Amino acid sequence: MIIDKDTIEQYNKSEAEHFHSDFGFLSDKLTKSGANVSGIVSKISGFQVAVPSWALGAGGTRFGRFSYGGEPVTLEQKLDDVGLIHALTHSAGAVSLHIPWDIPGDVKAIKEKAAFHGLVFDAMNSNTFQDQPGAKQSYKFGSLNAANEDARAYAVEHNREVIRIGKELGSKSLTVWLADGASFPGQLNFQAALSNTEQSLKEIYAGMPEDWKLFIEYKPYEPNFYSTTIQDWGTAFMLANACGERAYTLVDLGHHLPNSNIEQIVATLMYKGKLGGFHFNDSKYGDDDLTVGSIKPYALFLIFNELVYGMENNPQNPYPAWMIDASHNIKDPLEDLIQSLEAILIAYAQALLVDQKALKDAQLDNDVVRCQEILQNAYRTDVRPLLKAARWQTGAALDPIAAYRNLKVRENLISERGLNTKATGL
Ligand SMILES: [Mn+2]
Repeated sequence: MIIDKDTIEQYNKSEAEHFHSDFGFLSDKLTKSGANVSGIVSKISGFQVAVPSWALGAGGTRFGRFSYGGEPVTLEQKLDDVGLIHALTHSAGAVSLHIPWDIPGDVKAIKEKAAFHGLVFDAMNSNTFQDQPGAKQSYKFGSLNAANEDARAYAVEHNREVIRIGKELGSKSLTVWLADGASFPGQLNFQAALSNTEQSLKEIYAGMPEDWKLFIEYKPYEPNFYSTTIQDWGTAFMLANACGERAYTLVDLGHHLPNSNIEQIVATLMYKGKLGGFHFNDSKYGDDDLTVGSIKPYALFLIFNELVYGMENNPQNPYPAWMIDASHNIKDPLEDLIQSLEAILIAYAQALLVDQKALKDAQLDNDVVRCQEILQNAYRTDVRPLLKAARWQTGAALDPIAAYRNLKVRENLISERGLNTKATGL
């Protein structure tokens, strides 16, 4: 199924009147308070978030997985699904591939398909957390950190292969997330594991093209439950520094212990110019991989407040690579991703509304009450008309979820692909 511009334009007509009146009201109000409304709208429309190739089918837990009808089976179909989301939102203009789940068979055809949908290839993701059929080494006891030298070399070579595939597609970065760690005390020598990881990452980094970036992701636990070799931002930061200038830390919102101050981690990394990648999701207890903004929208806003500050004040930090890293267990994956995009853009728009000058003055005056008022004034603004204005300008659907349902996208995908399809890799 392909959604063309005319279909969306036609659909938008039914919502146009409401939109214009809501936007007019908000725009007047914000302009009176000194906000640059057109500047904010154009920033919102420019904000693009990558969708990972593994997010388009039903996810699952270790207890079970419930399939969704019409799931994409091939990489081509996955690109078509991202294309549908992008057509409806104009906010998902990139795809992040996972190797080996999505090795392109015909690179030229895949590139053409992506270009047709207006998609670019964002960071490539390697996989050394599971053994593939016919694997010559096992990652059961680690990959880049493994005590076994042959397993380490095998994992390094896999990452080089991912880089080779990414180069052909036009990607410019590699994300490394490791499951490496120990489930029991005594299983690993912490220092040897860290040293092996550092050495392996340096070898991967040395094999990257000059214009590539390496993103190092951290996670405090799971699938190993006693220790994780790259457990926190400090370890990832240290390893990125050891590799070199083009190695960065990647923050995944779910990869923190409960109540971690993620906004402060973001600020620290941007101050040092080392926040390279960012994975969005939400959680209540651990790495729950829930829809962005579904549990802690205020925390998301505070994080975006630091991201916006960093993007405006830290030229030493590159523009981060944004990606949604969630799992869709009970919702239609495409609807879930659209909800996540909405939450991301709401938090971004709210953060753009923070009166930075007034906040700085209030901080200088040690006026703590005023500081909170300024932040919450932005947070409590219903910015959805600004998102709609961005979509109106770019030709996306004013209400993407409603359009998705109205156009019966899932029903169409089921009739095209069948009810019993299963996305690869999950
Ligand atoms: Mn992640």
